[in-house]
Amino acid sequence: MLSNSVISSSVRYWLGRFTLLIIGWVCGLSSFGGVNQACFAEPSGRPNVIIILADDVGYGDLGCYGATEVETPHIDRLARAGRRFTDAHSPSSVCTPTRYALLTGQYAWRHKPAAGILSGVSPLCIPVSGTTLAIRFQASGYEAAAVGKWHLGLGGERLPDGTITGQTDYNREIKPGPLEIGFSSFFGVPATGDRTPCVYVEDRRVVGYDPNDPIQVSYGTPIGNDPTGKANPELMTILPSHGHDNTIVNGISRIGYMSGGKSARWVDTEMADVLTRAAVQFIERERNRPFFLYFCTHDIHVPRVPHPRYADRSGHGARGDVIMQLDGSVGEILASLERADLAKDTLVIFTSDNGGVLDDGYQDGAAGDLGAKRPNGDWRGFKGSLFEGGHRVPFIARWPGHVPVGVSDQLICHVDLFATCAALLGRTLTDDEAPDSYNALPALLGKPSAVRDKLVHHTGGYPGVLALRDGPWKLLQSSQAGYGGKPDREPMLVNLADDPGEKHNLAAQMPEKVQDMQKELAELREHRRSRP
Ligand code: NG6
Ligand code: CA
Repeated sequence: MLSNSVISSSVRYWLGRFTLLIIGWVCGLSSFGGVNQACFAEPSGRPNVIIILADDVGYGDLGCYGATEVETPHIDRLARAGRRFTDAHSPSSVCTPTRYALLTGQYAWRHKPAAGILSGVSPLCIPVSGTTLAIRFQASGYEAAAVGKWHLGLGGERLPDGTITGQTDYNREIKPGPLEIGFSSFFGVPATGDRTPCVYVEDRRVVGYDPNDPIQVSYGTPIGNDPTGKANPELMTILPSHGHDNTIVNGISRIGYMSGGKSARWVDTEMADVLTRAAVQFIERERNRPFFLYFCTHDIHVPRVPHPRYADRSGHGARGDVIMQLDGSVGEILASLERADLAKDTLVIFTSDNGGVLDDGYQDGAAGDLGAKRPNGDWRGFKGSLFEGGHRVPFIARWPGHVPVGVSDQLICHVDLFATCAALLGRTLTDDEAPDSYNALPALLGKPSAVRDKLVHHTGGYPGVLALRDGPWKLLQSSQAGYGGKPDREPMLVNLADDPGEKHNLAAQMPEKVQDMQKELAELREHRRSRP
């Protein structure tokens, strides 16, 4: 881990800042349609990097992407001062595989332990022997922190052959976890807000742990005497719509059982504040040296239970309220950068781990009166789907003076953040590293050349149900609008340029195109890497 000595940190700080200062300003880099043509520096300045990875926020959920009913002034402000991408994708249409790909630069469908949605007792799905974005940053003298939703497994490691090294035990030091893959600190939620255990973990320990009240967690066999959603619906403040009927914590029944840890249990309505505070504290603590913050909000995942100051504020139910709450968290992060005078030295990326969803397991009204709200804009499908609504996500990058203000239609994916950040740090990737990651830094800096023509989409599971994007063409193995399931008997072929709503299956008309794309997908699957 990094040395904390004042001397080395101030040396690093000035080295970092001076590189930024002595880089000459290069004019006219961008000729991308209609964007700001001011001068932009070449990328070898070493900014702080903050990735804000929101949960389940759809393409159409934000004002800057066309939402009209719920206001998102802070995220819109970020977009106005940065670059807003219209063809950016999460590597998967569910959480764990997206996060795996983002941190490793490898598609999760290549690595079985990371391809599905993990539980609260799943072992770490990222190999501790590999490289991650956090390790890359640390090696370049950055302090790297993960704050918020983890959902990549904790305690024990699941190797590709299925062997598990150790059990997840919340009563002890919990490792391996974020600290074993390059983060020097972690504060957050082990799995999801709707999964047990409902406790925060800081570094390797449960926050507020009481040794006299040990924590047991189980997925499958009931454990302990706490009431459950199934047996005690009268104790609940929100009823499940499907699943989510195991242990009740704070009047909300979850996926998974837990007992004990009473003093450590989180309060759902305070989660956004608690996580945002941890992120802000990290920024304040590290203000004098380069840092990488991987900030994963719980919002707007289920259960959607906003703080009282947001409850009923949006006029569009709990889902609208937690969008406002998310926007408030982004506002806090931006304000802390301004207070620390770091806004111009920080690349801030805001995006979402998969597309939007309405009913995701609780009867919270989201699926009811939709009004003009379109969580995924005009795109078809929802979270879990191979249709665009499952994985085409908001993606905004702001780095004043470097990232030109504007809109980009370049095809990019979270899996590209690895090579992009490596380029930002001036590092060359080895052949084994980040095998599916393309350098999107030129696109961030406003250069017009394409980052990639092809991209593989994934719905979760191993070897997964996939789609291949190739220019405007898209071959989908499944035509489910929601959670992926199995491949259809015949694939679906669409042309997004003519048919952005993915309504017209051209497969029967264009058998050769189908065959070519199937072959290409099979090859991409077979080869260890897709990066050239
Ligand atoms: C699904 C859950 C859903 C959500 C999702 C994970 C059911 C019926 N559905 O299995 O509620 O928890 O997993 O979401 O249990 S994600 O954003 O973390 O991938
Ligand atoms: Ca998600």
